[in-house]
Amino acid sequence: MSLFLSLPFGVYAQNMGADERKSMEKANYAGLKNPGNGVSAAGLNLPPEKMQWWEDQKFGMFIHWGLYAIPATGEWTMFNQKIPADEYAKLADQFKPKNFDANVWAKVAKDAGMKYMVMVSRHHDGFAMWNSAASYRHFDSWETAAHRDFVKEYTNACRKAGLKAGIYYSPLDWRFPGYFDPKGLPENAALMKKQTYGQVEELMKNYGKIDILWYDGGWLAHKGSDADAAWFWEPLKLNAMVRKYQPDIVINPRSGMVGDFETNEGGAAVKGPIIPIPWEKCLNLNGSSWGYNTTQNLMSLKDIITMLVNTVDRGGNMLLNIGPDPDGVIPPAHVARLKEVGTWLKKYGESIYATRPGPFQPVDGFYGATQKGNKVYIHIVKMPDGSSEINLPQIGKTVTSGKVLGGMPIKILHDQSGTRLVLTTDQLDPLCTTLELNVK
Ligand code: JFZ
Repeated sequence: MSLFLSLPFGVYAQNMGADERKSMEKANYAGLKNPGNGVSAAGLNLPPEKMQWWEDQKFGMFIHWGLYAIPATGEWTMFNQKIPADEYAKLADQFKPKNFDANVWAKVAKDAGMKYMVMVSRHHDGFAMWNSAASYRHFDSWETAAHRDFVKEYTNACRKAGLKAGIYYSPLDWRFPGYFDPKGLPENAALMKKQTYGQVEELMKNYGKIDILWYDGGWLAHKGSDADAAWFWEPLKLNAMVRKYQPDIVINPRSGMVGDFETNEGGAAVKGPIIPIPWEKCLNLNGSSWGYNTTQNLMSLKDIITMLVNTVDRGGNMLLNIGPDPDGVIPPAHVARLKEVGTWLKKYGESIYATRPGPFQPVDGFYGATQKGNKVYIHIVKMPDGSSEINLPQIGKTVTSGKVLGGMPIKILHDQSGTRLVLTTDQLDPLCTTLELNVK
């Protein structure tokens, strides 16, 4: 049985202007969280030509590391266990990572085939992982037991390893009662906002070129969307300041301002058509929590590769999170799994990096495609039982030859119904079969 596909072309909006992209962002693409939702102003988003490097990366490492690694029950421990701020702050006295080495993190990322990193600089608990004069009550990794500027060590290591440097920052801070009642406690909420503006300026001004700013937690009192809180945070003012220091930085959509890309968060499968605007899937290698957790629920290699190709075949990047332990060590099982991903990407990365989606729409659960120059790559995550053929939809080009990427040629048949790819069963890879077609 062959898998017959008569699907329209994928529309890839590589050179859409910012305005058209914003109108596209209003479309409700499966999985995107509030696409296009947020305030915007001319000049605060990057034009498509300044997003191309970001769209080329395809795969990055997210890192959640902070005081919450000590209790090892996830980054929401302070809130979930209702730990009073003064009690939680005592964790800082214990936080003296013996084995933290950002260069090791960078090597793990590179060995996994990752091209960028995004490290949490401050999560909702308020503890800043850098020397932060703007930190309320000096709750940071320089002024406490660790006496280290982890953001400096991390950004230096990224650059040394040739990785793009991203910073995650949570404007919200659970230590402020005004966060939970900004209208009832305006002075306290204003103190929190002052900390945010001061800390974002420190991060943008003091650590060299930062490539990505990944806000999280614009929402107020854990309610509504980030855009609903724009009246409070004034993200246009905040990001105008960001662009003063980092004019080309790529900003995510979680400050309440329309982002330079859209986000799809969590482990749900990526399905549906190509999304013709920059977007990123972020999820956890260990499903238990973003921060270090003794409960391990590691993604399988098959699930990681399936998520990656499903994302890239729809035009997205994948940001995969790890949570180092209290000493700054990435759990060995995580390192081993990421190395397996790197081995796959060493062989098939040409079908991933710097590609663009298409030229035809993916088929949920079976396969999708990417393209680059006169090549079309097909990622087959599953073939219908007993089938080893694929009927290609019209792609407006002629397939002149094809092979398993890094392997043997495949048979290409042209008939009145179109082009059929015929594989031998030994050419099928249960992990993911990757084909390379030459087209003209
Ligand atoms: C937030 C954080 O609360 C969480 O701890 C972690 O840092 C994660 C990356 O971001 O959690 C969210 C935020 C937004 C969505 C889901 C989880 N969302 O938009 O679906």
